[in-house]
Amino acid sequence: MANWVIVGTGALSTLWAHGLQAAGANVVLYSRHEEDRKGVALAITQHLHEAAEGDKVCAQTRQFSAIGSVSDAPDDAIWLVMVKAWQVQPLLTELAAQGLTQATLILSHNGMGAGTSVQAAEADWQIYDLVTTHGAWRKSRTHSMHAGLGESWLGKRHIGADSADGKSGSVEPPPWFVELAKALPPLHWEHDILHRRWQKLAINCAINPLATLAGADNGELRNDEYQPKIRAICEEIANVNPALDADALVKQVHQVAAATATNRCSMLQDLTAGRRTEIAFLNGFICREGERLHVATRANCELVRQIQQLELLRV
Ligand code: KPL
Repeated sequence: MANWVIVGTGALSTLWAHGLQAAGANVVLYSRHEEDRKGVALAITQHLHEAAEGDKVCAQTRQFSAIGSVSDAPDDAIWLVMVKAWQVQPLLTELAAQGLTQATLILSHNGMGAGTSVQAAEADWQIYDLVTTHGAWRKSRTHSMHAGLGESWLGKRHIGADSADGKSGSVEPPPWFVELAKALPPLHWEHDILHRRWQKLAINCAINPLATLAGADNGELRNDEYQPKIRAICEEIANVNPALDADALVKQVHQVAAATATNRCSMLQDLTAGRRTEIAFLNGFICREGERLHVATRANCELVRQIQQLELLRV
């Protein structure tokens, strides 16, 4: 069994931490902030993970230990980094500054355009991307709700590959893949993870701002009034990245909105909790790519404006 370090205190990192520990792996949580570590340690004693599958609801509590520096982690640890898009770059810089070299890192975050410059500098890192459509939210600091069953894909990241014309690395799954797949199934090995990240980007560009502006759970977006908006967002994304098909993206948005109907999307959670949203890495990324490639992205840019206005109002 491999040694895992989980970075991030959100609902999804809790799901993976639970799953890995249940699969028999050695799991520790990482945070630089002493307060967080105390919180995490306390939280873990009460950590509840609820999986709602139809009428079946189960709750579980698990205990973890927390570390505050790279030197406390096992040398061969696999770092599963599940933080907000805007935290990726500072976090990777922090880990590099603490001497994390020749490490395996799995990055899982919404959006595009986060953390590429540090990756380029840290050529010793083996970087994988994890894309997931599970829906989860934190009921409280110590209690995560698994509100929507999804699926996940893992693949090797190619340095600097976020742009529409980038390429993923095509290699075979690493030996620890099976362990990770047991933690929160289904997990698929993906040769073209960049394509999968673009698909997930489109899902988030549609669901997150629309559900946030509606102030509602994802299921709200199944109503007719949202269909033209979802289509416009997906068509613009497919124009920016012609490897994507607008109809297929719309279908995926519907599938995820239905599967996570009772979930509050992460953007709505962020806004409500007074955190910065990931809009700049979602629709904001599409606007920047559109500008770079001279492709119109009006619907996406309008959502950026509206969400940023909400962020300002909240301050
Ligand atoms: O990724 C999500 C998010 O909320 O950020 C989805 C899959 C849309 C679930 O809510």
